[in-house]
Amino acid sequence: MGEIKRILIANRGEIALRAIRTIKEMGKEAVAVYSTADKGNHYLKLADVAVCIGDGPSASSYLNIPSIISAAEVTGCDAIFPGYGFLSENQNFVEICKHHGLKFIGPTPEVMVLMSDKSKAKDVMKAAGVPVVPGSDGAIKNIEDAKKRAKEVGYPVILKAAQGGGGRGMRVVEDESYLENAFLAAESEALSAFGDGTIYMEKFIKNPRHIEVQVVADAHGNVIHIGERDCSMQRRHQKLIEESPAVVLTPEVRERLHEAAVKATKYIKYEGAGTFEFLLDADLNFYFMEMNTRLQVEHCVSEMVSDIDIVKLMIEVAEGKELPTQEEVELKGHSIECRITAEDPVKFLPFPGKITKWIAPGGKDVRIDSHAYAGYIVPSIYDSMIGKLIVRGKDRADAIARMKRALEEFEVGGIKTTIPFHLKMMQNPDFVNNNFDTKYLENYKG
Ligand code: MV4
Repeated sequence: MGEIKRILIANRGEIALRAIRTIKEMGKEAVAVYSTADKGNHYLKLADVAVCIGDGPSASSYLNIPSIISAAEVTGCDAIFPGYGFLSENQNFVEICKHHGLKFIGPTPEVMVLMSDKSKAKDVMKAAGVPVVPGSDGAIKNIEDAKKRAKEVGYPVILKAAQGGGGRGMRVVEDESYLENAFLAAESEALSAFGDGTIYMEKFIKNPRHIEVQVVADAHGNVIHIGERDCSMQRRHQKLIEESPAVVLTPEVRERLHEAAVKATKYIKYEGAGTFEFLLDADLNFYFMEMNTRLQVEHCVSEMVSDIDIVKLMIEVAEGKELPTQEEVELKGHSIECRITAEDPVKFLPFPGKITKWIAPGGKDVRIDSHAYAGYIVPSIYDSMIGKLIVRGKDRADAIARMKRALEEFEVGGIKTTIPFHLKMMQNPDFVNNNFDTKYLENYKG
């Protein structure tokens, strides 16, 4: 621990640029890495140094641990900023960083592994006194056991892969006659997808909302939360719109939710920024679902309502500095984020190519986190997200009006983007009236 001077950003695109900005504002040096597919991208010029780490495919570059460690060593870095995706939740990478004297700006590998097993994470949260969905209490050992437990909690139930997350390897089971086949199918699917066939079971919550709490913990045992986010506007487990606060909550439920997340963070002796994901049912009961041990795409809405730079906090706690107190965290107004992807806005099919026109919105309380510009070629080999448009307003209605105005200003040519989808959504009565859940877009015809 101690002052960090030079940080290698083990990522690309908008989040690499996001990190460069904060690192520069802190008076530190940023080392960017890039694959041959990202060569020449403008944000690389904003870093103090940029190093090529391999070919386009992620396995050759952004997932290439020896190449990234070498880049950090030859450029004299003392820390690594992981961002999201790629190596951000790779325990092996965290350990290798440590062996090379590089501070990984994130949690310890132990807690990272603990939370990566969703079934074990649930057991730990239950022990911490955090509400969890009733279910198998650990892995399903045998089918008889599962049948007995499913009867107790009541059908429908959902089977989930312990190493899954993000919706992969899930099966909803309506009654006992389907349980055995669904279990065997889930098990073999999980085994081939994750190399681990461990399955656990939960009561199926109908039409839940996805609510998550942002926490940050320092090395001295202090923990703060930066409010919650509602990420219920999703499509095929991809979040499209996120907001903070979640206006569906009552002040009383909100307070208990925040308390649960802080208690959980302390219980697992977490360090760094993290997110607790909860399912919220129609009666406003919340249940722990999983923990993300990284910075998330949607962290910006929490920054907008708190005026806190979460990346700065992450770097400071990695340096051993103490967090501000919870009382110093003042949440004000309402923030909305629209993820802008290079996709057809109706069919959501990728639409990579050259951006020929980029007229970005501006004005009061409008933020754009994007590495794109006119002339930029969106590669087809990476995630299709080309940026995020984030606004703040005094309340939700004010934020929606501002987002609509900003989206109307936003002109992107040469490729298709999801801007038209978002513009429609800002005028959709169900969105405007906050009348939707995680299933909403399954039946949405545009
Ligand atoms: C559930 C659920 C209903 N009941 N668990 C989807 C992602 C994975 N991490 C967990 N997911 C779900 N778990 C119980 N007990 C419904 C979902 C779910 C979902 C959750 C959050 C956001 C979007 C979703 C879309 C479909 C299903």
